[in-house]
Amino acid sequence: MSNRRQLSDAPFLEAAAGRTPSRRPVWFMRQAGRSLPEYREIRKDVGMLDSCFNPELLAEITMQPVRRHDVDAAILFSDIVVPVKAAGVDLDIVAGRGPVVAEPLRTASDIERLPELDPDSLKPVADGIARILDELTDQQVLIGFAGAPFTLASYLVEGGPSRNHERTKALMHSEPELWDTLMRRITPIVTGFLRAQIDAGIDALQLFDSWAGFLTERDYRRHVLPHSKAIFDEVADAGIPRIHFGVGTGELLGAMAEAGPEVVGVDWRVPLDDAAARISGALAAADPAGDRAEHARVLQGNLDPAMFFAGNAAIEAEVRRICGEADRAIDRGTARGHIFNLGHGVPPNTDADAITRTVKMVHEL
Ligand code: 1CP
Repeated sequence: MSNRRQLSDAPFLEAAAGRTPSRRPVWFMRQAGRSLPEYREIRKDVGMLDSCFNPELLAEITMQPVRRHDVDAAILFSDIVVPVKAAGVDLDIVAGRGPVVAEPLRTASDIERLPELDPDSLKPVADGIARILDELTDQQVLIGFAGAPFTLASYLVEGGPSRNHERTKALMHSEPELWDTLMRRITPIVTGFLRAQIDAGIDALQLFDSWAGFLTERDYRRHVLPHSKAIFDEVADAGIPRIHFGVGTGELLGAMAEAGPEVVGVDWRVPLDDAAARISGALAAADPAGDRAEHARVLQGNLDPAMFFAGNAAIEAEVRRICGEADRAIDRGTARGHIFNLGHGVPPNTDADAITRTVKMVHEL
C-alpha cells in the first residue's frame, strides 16, 4: 500500500524527470540541524536518536528549514544508522562525533549476529512522514533516504567515524567473501528502511554512500557497486526519483551512475559539466548500442559548503558558475536536468540567513 501524493508540477519532480521546472529546484543536504536556532532550541534536551524515533519531533525538525528557507524539498530528519538501531544493534549518536557502535563487527561470528530489521520497528518514522506530507504544499517534495551498504559498513566495522576507513578496507581485501556476506546482510536493512519510507509516501529518495570516495574505482566496482545496484533495483518499482551521492567521488561518478539512479549528486570538486561528461560517457560505454539520450542523468549539486562563509557576492558568483555549467551540460545532452544543492552538508555553524539568501539567488537566476 502506498500513500504517495500525486504532484503534477513540483519543481523538484519536474527537474528530476528531465522536464523544465517553473523554477530551478534547490535543497541542501543537512538543511535540518544546528545551523537553525529553532533546531538548537527543540533538540536541547532530546538525544539525536530519540528525536529520530519521535514522530512529532522528527516531522517538526524536517519542516523547519522548509518554512524558513523556501527550499523545494524537505529531507526526512533521520540518520543512516536509524534502521540499524531499529534492528537492535547497540549504538548511539554522540554529539559532536557521530554514530558510535558498542560492539564493532570484526569477525565472521560478529557479522553472523547482525540482526534482521523488523519493519514494525520503523512505525514512528512512518507516522512522522504522514505528518510531514500533511504540511507540505503540492510544490514541495519529501525526500527519504538511507545509507548505502559501504558507508554503513564503515561505521559498523570501525565502530564509529573514521578518518581513513582502514579496518573496513582491510576486511574487504583480506576476507573478500566475508565482506560480501556483510554487504548482503546490510542490504535488507537498507531496503527495509527505504521500503518503510516509500510505503509512508516519500516523493523521492537519496542513497548516501558518503565515504565511497575513499575507494579506488576498481575496488568500488568489485566490492560495492553490485550491492548498491541491488538496492536501486529493489526500490525501482516505487517509480519515484532515486538520487545517489557520495563525497570525493569524482573518479566514481560513472560507476555510481551505473548503480541505477535517475539523479547523481556531485560534490564541489568536479564542475557539473565535467561530471555530466563522465557520467554519460560511462553509461554509454556500458551500453554501446543504447540511445545517447538514455545515457544522460540529472545532476544534483554542487556548491562548496564553505562558500556560506564567503559573503553574498562570492556566493552569487559561484551560484552563477554552477548553474551555467549545469545548463551547458543540459544543452549538450550530457545531462537531463539540474537540482541545486551543496557538494556536501550544511556546516553546523552556518548563518541561517546566508542559506535563505542562497535559495533566493538560485530561484531568481
Ligand atoms: O546532535 C546532532 O544534531 C547531531 C548531528 C546529526 C544530524 C543533524 C547527525 C549525527 N545526523 C544528523 C541528521 C542527518 N543525518 C540527516 C538529516 C537530514 C538533513 O540532511 O537535513 C541526514 C540525511 C543524515 C545522514 C547521515 N548520517 C550521513 C550521510 C550524509 C552525509 O553527511 O554524508 C552520514 C555519513 C551520517 C553519519 C553521521 N550522523 C551524525 C554525524 C555527525 C555523522 C557523520 C559522522 C562522521 O563524520 O563519520
